[in-house]
Amino acid sequence: MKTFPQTFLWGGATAANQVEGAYLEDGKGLSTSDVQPQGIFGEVVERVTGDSGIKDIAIDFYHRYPQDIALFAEMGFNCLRVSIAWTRIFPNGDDAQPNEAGLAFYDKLFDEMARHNITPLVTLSHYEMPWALVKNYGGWGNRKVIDFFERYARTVFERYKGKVKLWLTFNEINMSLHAPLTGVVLPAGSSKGEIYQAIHHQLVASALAVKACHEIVPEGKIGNMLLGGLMYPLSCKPEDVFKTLQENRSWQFFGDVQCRGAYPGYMLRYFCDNGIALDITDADREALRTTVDFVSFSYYMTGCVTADDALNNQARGNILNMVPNPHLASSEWGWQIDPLGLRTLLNVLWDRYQKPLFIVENGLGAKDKVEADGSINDDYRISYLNDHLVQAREAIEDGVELMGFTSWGPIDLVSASKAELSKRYGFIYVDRHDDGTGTLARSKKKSFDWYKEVIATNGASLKA
Ligand code: BGP
Repeated sequence: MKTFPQTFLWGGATAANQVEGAYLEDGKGLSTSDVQPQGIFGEVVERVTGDSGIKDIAIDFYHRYPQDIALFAEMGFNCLRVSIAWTRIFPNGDDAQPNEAGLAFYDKLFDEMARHNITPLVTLSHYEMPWALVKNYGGWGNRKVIDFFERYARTVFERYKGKVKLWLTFNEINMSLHAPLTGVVLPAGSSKGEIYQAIHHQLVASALAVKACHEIVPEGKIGNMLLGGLMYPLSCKPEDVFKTLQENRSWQFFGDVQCRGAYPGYMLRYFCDNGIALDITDADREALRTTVDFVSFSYYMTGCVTADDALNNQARGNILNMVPNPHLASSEWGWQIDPLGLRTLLNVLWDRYQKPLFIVENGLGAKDKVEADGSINDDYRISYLNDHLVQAREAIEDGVELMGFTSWGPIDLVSASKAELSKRYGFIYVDRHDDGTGTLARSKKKSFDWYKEVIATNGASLKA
């Protein structure tokens, strides 16, 4: 019977702005997420107190976390990925002192996890930063933001060093190329050079956070977080294959810098060919030499690449603008489902970095139907997760060192791309809808007991 390693971390993953709500409570400042009520691809809308966008309450995790954590514990989680909202700690980003009420909230949250023997895995920045840093400093385009981020990171490492040993720097750091407002927070229409300069600042900030973590939490481990955007060539034409190599490098480059400590040659050539002259100081180069302890990533889909412009312009079905794969089915949101791709990706990342890997997001966003008796039969979710976990286990047998698996959205939450509640990922249903109606009551879906058994048997119950 095939099982996972005894030390394997099993759990789920969330992000502050997608679950907490309480968006102005206890001194919290406005974040970039708060001014994007329609999600990460939506317009910026300056908010005022009392606005009723869906993320203002989200699923009210800020007040209901003890109940939710008890349900996670009932499923057997030994790990939960959460993020700290930077704006709870430094509401404007440049405040002289941290906000004690914000710090106290995460103390309570981590204590509650500890009571249930759940190890926290904490993202420093999950698709949000203080909006004031954008308005007053220009977001990650400004070098000064590196210092503000480092101070925030040092503050939370000091405060929680006894409670949190596993950290991640920036969520899906490579998404800055596709949604600059979410990652590096630059105005629409920014040039490639401006975007890469801001990305450079974020990479330096990430490395400085790794260094700070090593100093302050010596027994801790800190990883990066990549959107695992594995691409296949649409055909075996050498032009397609080469273009695919370049497309994969466009996201792998972030990992290359974070794992190897310097810009790879292919990126230096790209900058040169595109007339991009980055401002990289000696101190930056020195900072980048500090590399991450492990590599974490999200995995939802794969896509194809073609050098044929006519094919390239055809309809595309997902956020990364890739060409659909004719051999794969898609989710209701057009995300192509590819369990074997996860095994490929795990092997690619292991071969490339030889650092422990952690799948910190994977799951199926789907519309769920509540039956008359209240049950929710989400067999599609069970089958999606089963098939991906089977491939993760195969990758371990291939020799990949895999630390754990936290499924995305173990409880229904607000989606990142369009701020929808109807796109559900959870094992736990939340009675709240896109129009803001609902009681916020929690109930178990069929997948709840399924995941519980997977964890209890350490993967032996999976169906290959
Ligand atoms: C990742 C993000 C998450 C999450 C997930 C699913 O890109 O890190 O925050 O939301 O994707 O995306 P969505 O919520 O749009 O379905």
